[in-house]
Amino acid sequence: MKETGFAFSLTGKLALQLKKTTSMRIGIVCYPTFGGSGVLATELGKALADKNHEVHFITYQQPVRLNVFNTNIFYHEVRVPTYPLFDYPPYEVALASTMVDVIINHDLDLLHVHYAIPHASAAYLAKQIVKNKNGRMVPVITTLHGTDITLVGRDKTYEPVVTFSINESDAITAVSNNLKEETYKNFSIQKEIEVITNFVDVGRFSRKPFDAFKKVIAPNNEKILVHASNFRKVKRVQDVVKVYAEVKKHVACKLLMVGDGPERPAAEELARELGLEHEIRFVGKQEQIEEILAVSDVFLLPSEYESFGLAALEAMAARNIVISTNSGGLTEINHHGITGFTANIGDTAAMAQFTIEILQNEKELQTMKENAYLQAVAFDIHNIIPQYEKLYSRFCRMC
Ligand code: GMT
Repeated sequence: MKETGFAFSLTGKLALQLKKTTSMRIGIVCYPTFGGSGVLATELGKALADKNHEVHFITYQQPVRLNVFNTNIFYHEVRVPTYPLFDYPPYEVALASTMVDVIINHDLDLLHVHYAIPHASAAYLAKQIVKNKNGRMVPVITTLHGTDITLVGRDKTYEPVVTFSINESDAITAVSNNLKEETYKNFSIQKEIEVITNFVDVGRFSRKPFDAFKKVIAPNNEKILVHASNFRKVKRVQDVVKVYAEVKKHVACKLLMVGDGPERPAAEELARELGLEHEIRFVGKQEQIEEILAVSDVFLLPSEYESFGLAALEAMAARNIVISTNSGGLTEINHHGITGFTANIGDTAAMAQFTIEILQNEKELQTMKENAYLQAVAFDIHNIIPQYEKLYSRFCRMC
């Protein structure tokens, strides 16, 4: 355990010198957007700061979920200067240089990078530079999240760098067993990949519903179906609309589409073609997703692939049942017939049928909602953070 002094000023007048105890100084590198890896990394950093670790986020923008003030949290923006010669500004170089600066000036104990591309290779570069400068080997932990392995990373353009930088990491974690298997299958990895699953703050997601909000969405007490994602192809958002169109024929219900991305126009067009444009609300990106989930009944996730499906786990914590595909790591959280239902990719008829049957049986629906909640509890943040701390302590200089 180390002691550090920490100073901050309030309204420029009051300067306080605080003495606090921190366990480790951890650098977290992630994408700051609404994607699952950035959400997970940010929630991890916030939880570590609550446990008195000093956390340094290194990203090109303030992470969307970094919406709290905590004196243990620091944010370092990666600036990428442009120059007329650059058609592609060298982000990875700017990121590695920022990592070097933060490692040295804040004496970080370790770097934890989320999503391999380009974070793992930038961390490798930063580690070599710090070693040259002051002889220290800063441990690098890489957490694999999904598309960095299954989609983007496998592309021949990136594969050699991804393989190299994963192998050079001091520890590698994957967010599900499925992702671990996919990584070994698709890359030549010589090291052990440890599984530390994603987690959810059940306390935050199991709040009471806001009745007035529910009335606006479903004035006649209709059931509420919801989908939340980055609307990329892999999410198959048009399948969400197709499932809803079928369910609506049998059960009074509404659909909320949360998030934004390249496939949103196609999903909106399909909704118009099916005459459902007044039934389906595309609400865009939402920071307070827990308020939406609190009034919803069913979470739809018909993805072609999910390494884990963090959005579904958050929905389960809010007592939503999940109708998903059976691809990737989804079956590790959504247990067919217990927490919801799973079907083959593209089988919207089966997904709709499962949804209709459960929505027509209120007693079964309530049981399944409770099962979904209990499943989320198994993945509660308080159960998973100690696993990361244990991993870090293997590399911590002072522990
Ligand atoms: O789903 C996305 O496209 C976002 C992506 C990311 O990296 O931000 O999500 C991946 O990581 C999440 C957090 O670990 C997982 O819950 C998602 O299942 C995974 N997405 C895919 O595998 C497609």
